[in-house]
Amino acid sequence: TKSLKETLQEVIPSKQEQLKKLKAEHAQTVVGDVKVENIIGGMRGIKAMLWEASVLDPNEGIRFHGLTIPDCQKVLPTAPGGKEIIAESMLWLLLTGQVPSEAQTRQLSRELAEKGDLPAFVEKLVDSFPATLHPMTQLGMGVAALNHDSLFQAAYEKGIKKSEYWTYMLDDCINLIARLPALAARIYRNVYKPGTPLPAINKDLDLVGNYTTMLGFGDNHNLTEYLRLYIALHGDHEGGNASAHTSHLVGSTLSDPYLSYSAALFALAGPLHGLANQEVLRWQLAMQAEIGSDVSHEQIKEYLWKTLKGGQVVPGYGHGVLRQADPRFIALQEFCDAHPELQESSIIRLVKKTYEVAPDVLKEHGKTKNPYPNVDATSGCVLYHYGLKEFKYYTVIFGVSRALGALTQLVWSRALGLPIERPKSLSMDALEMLIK
Ligand code: AMX
Repeated sequence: TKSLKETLQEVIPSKQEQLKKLKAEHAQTVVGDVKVENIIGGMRGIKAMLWEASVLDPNEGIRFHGLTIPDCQKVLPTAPGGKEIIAESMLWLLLTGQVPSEAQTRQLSRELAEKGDLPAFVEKLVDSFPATLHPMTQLGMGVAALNHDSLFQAAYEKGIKKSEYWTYMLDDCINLIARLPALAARIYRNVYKPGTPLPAINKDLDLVGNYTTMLGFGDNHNLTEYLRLYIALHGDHEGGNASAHTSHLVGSTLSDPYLSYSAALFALAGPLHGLANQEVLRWQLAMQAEIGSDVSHEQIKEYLWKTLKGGQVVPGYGHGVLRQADPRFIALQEFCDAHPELQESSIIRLVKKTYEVAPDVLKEHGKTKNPYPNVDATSGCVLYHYGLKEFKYYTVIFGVSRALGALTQLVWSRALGLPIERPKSLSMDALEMLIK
C-alpha cells in the first residue's frame, strides 16, 4: 500500500510541470478584468489566486478535484460499519486528487490516531483558560502554541532546499490534523463538562470517531456518522473564503502551518463566516419559541418578513459565490431524510419548512444575490437535536474540518513554490486618478 507521502511524491512533478507551462506560455494572457466595484466590494469575483483541491461553481456548488458531493459519497471509503465519507478519505482526495483505497484510508486513520496526543504544555495552556473565553479563541491559541513542535520551522532554521519545503509542510499538516480532535475535545470538556474524564485516543478508530468519543458522544452512532459527513463536507470550499484565504496569505510568508491555520481560525470565528451556524440555530429556536413548532408556511413567511424588516439578515441564506441551494445543505438534508429520529425532530422539521418558504420571501425582498440556503441553514440544528447543544462550540467543529482544505493548499503552495502574496491596494484618491 502506497503511503500518502509516496502518493504525493508521484503526483507533484506533473503539477509542477503544469505550472511551469502556464507560466511559460500564458503569463500575459488576460483572464478577467478588475472593476472599481471589485476593489470596493471585497474583491468579490476577481480571479486572483491558485487553489488546487476544489473549485466552486456558482450554480453547481463545490467540486473536489472535479468530484461533486454525490460523486464523493459514491467513491470515498467510509468508516468500518459506517455509510458516510470520513475525514481521512476526503483529506487523501484533497491532497492527491486520487480516491484512496480502503487500505490507504485505514493506514491514514491509524497514523492520525498515533500522532493525536497533545504535548503536555498545550494541555496545561488550554486548562488554564477561563471557561468564559470563547471556544474559538481557545482553539486558535492552542493551534498557534502547537507550532512549538513545527518540523518545517526547525528545518527552515537549519537550512533546507526549497524543493524540500513541502515534505516538512506535509509532516506538520498531518501532525496538526491529528491533534485537532484532542485539542477541540479538551476545550469542550473544560468549558461545558468540567471534571469529566477525557477518554484516550483509540488507535483503531478514525479521526472523527475519536473526536466524537472524546467529546463524550461516542455511543451515539448517528451523531458520529453525521459528524463524519459534516467534517468531510466542510473540509474545503475553494480558496477565496475568509478562513482559507487567511491561511494561504499567512502561509505565503513561510509561516508554519500551525501559525497559518490559527490565523484562519480567527477569520472563521466571524459571524458572516463560520459563526453563522450558531446564528441559524438561535434564529430557528427564537422562531419556534414565538410561533411554535407545528406551524404553517404562512406563519413562517410572516416571521421571515419580521426578521428582514428588523434590518437583520436571514441566517443560513445567501452566499458570496453560490447562486443555488448549496449542495452541502442538500447532502445534510438527505442525511436528515434517511434518519427517522431527525424527521421527527421539531427543529429539523422547522428548518425544512423554512426552506420551502424562505427563497421566495428573499426574492421578493430583492436584496440578496442568492436567496437559497447555504450549508449553515441546517448544520447546527442537527447537532442540537443529537444533544450537542452548546451553540458557541459549533464553529470549533467547523474549524476542525476546514483544516483539511486549508492545510492541503499549504502543502501545494510549497510544492509549487508559490510566492508571498502581495496584491496592490489603492486609496480613493489614487483610484480617482486612475479613473480620470
Ligand atoms: N438575508 C437578508 N439580506 C441578505 C442576506 C440574507 N440572508 N444575504 C445577503 N443579504 C443582503 C446583504 O446584507 C446585502 O445588503 P446591503 O446591500 O444592504 O449590504 C445584499 O443582500 C447583497 O448581498 P450579497 O451580495 O447577496 O451577499 P454577500 O456576498 O455580500 O454576503 C453572506 C454573503 C453569506 C455574508 C450574506 O448572504 C449573509 O449575510 N448571509 C447570512 C449569514 C450567513 O448565512 N452566513 C454563512 C455563509 C457561509 C459560511 O461562511 N459559513
